[in-house]
Amino acid sequence: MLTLYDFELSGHAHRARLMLGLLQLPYDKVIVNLAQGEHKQPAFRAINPFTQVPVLEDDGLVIRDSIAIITHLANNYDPSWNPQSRDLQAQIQQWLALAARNLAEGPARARLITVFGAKFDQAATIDASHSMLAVIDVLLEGKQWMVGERATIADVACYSYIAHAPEGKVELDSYNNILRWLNNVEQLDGFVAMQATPLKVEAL
Ligand SMILES: N[C@@H](CCC(=O)N[C@@H](CS)C(=O)NCC(=O)O)C(=O)O
Repeated sequence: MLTLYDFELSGHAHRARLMLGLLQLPYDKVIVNLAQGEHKQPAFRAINPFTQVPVLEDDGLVIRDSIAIITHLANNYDPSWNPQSRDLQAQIQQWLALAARNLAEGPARARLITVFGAKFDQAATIDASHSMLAVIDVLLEGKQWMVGERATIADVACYSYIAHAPEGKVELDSYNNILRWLNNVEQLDGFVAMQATPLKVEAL
């Protein structure tokens, strides 16, 4: 039995929802309303002392962190999403690291500023996002997927915050390879979209 502790507006949580959808795995959902501070309450602290979503429970195993969750799901339910050959695995790890650090400090942060009113330097965050996206666009030249010849957890890890970068005023119009790649992900069986968030919500 799988249970996801989720919040609809979270791109990190969307990574987990997307992986569950692509693997077509049934799961229970527990909404943790970040805007209302539910993640700071003792009940959720007991599940994740870092007070963040997403968290996945899989038959008694509690996994926090979106990258750990999608890796666990792939490894245990369809390992073809996380190929282990030397070359492919090295490339996948590079994209997972980028998702955990550069995407978090770039497009995810830019969206935190506009959508949640977070206090970061907006111009510097948008600039950093474009520097990174320009490199990603070159790396995706002539490629359908980030790694190898099929979709992997690298694509799942990177999708949510790149697709929703415009919500943080990081426009994607000039990145043709990225736009093509986003469309490829959106055509996959079991794809689930993240709700667009044009409205500003309370700071977390
Ligand atoms: N490294 C974590 C980061 C998760 C994260 O930043 N979650 C945000 C929502 S997008 C959160 O729960 N924020 C509430 C808080 O930090 O207080 C992951 O990949 O799951």
